[in-house]
Amino acid sequence: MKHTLTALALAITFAGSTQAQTKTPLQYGAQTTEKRSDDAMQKWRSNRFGQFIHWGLYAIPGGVWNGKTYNYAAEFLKSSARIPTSTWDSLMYQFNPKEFDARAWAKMAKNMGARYMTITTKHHEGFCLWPSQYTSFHIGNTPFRRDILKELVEAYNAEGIDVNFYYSVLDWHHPDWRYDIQSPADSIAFRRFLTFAGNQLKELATNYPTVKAFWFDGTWDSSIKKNGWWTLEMEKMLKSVRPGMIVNSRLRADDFGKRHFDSNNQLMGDYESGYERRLPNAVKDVKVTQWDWEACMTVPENQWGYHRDWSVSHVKSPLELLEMLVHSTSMGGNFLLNFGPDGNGGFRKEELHIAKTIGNWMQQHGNVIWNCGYAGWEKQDWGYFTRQEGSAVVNMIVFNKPVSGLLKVKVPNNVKILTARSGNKAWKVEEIAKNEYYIHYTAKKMTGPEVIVLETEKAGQQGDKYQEAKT
Ligand code: FHN
Repeated sequence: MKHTLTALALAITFAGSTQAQTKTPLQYGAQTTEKRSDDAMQKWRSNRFGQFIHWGLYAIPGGVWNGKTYNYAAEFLKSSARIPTSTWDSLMYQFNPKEFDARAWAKMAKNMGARYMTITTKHHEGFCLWPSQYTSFHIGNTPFRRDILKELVEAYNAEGIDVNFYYSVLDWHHPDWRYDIQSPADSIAFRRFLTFAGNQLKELATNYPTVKAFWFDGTWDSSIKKNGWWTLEMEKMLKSVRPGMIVNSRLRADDFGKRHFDSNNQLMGDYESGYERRLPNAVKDVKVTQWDWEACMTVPENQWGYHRDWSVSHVKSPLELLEMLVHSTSMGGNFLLNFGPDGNGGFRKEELHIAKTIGNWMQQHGNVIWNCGYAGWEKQDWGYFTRQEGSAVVNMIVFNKPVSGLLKVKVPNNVKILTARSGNKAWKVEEIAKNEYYIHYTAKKMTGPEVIVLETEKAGQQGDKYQEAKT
C-alpha cells in the first residue's frame, strides 16, 4: 500500500512538472498571474457598484426607423434596419440633447450609491462623445457642440465618483475597419485602423487625466484576434500614459487569438469582463473569487442604448437588480448597471425609479457592499454573505425569509458567532450542530433586503460535543 501511494505521489509530481514544462510560450499572453494589489486596483475593487451609460446617436431614433419598431438592441438599429452608413451618420446633425445636465446625472448616480461610472466614449457606430482630432464624426460637429465627456468627467469626479471609458474597437463608421483579414489589402487597411484606434485611446488617456479604467468592447472579430500584439500594446500604452490604469479582459487576445484567458488559462487584463447580462452561479462558480471580475447588466433583457419600447421583454425590478448587486459583491465581483439616456439627455422613469430605490437601500446599507467581498462562508438559501477583507464581522443580506424564521449559518472550522444584529435589534444566536447556527430572525415583516451583522471570533479546537452519525 505504502509503495502504491509513493508511486502515485511521484506520478502526480511528474505530471505536474510535465505540465509546467509544457506551458505554451506566449509573447502576448497574461502579464501577471496574481490579482493586482496596488492602490488603484484596490479602489476599483472597493467601489463595487458602478453605473454604465450607453449614449450615442442611437438614442435619437430609440429603436424606431421610418415608423417601424425594431425590437433588437437599440444601439444596433443601424444594422437591424439596414440603414446605410451615410444616412445613419447624418443623425449627427440632429444630436442636440437640450436637457443634458452632467451634474444632475452625477447626483443621481451618487444618490444611487454608485462609486464609479463607465461611459461609452464611442460605441460600434463610431460616433465620439469627445472632440477627437482623429475623426470628424464627433460631438464637436453636432449642433450641441459641447464636450460631453469632459462635462461628465468633471461632474462625476466632483461627486467623488470614478469615471471609466468604454471604447468599442469595432467601428461601423471607419472605412479601414475589417471583420477579418483576408488579403494584403485588408492587412494594410486594418493596420491603419489600429493606428487610428491607438491614437484615439492615447488621446482619451491624455486629455482626460482622471480616467481610471478602459472598458474595451467590440473585440471579438477575427481581425482583432489575429492581432493579439496590438491588444497587449494598448494595455501597455495606457498603463504607461496613466500609471495605475485598469483594463478589462475583453481587450485582450494572445498569440493564438485566445481571448480573456490566454492559452495557459491565465487571465489577461486586470479583471474578467465576460459576465454580461448574467452572473456567476453563487454555489458552483466559487472559483471566480480567485480573480477580479465585473458583471454588466441591462434593465430590460437586451437594451443598452435608449429604446422607446420596453414592452417586449421582462423589465427588471429594483429589487431584482439590488439582489444582483449583493450577489456580485458576495462573490468578490463588481456590478455595473446600465442606463440608456434618451436623445434629449433625460432618463426613463423606470431608470429613475430603480436609481432611487437602490439608492434608498444603499444609503442605509452601502457599507455591506463598498469595500466588501467574498466572506468564504457556504451560501445559504436565504441570501448572501459579504465581508471586508480580514474583518471578524460578517454581513448577512437576507432576501428570502424562511417560514420558520430560522436562518441557517454554517461557519468554517473554529469560528464562533457571538452576536447577530440589525441596527439596535439583536437576534438570538443558537448553536445547533458542529459549525452550524440558527439566527432567530423573528421580524414580522421585511420591508426590503435585511442586513444582519454577525460578530465572530476564532474559537479553539472544538471537543467531541457533536458526534458524526455512524451509518
Ligand atoms: O454589442 C455590445 C452591446 O451593445 C453593449 O455595448 C454590450 C455591453 O457589454 N457589449 C456588446 C455586446 O457584448
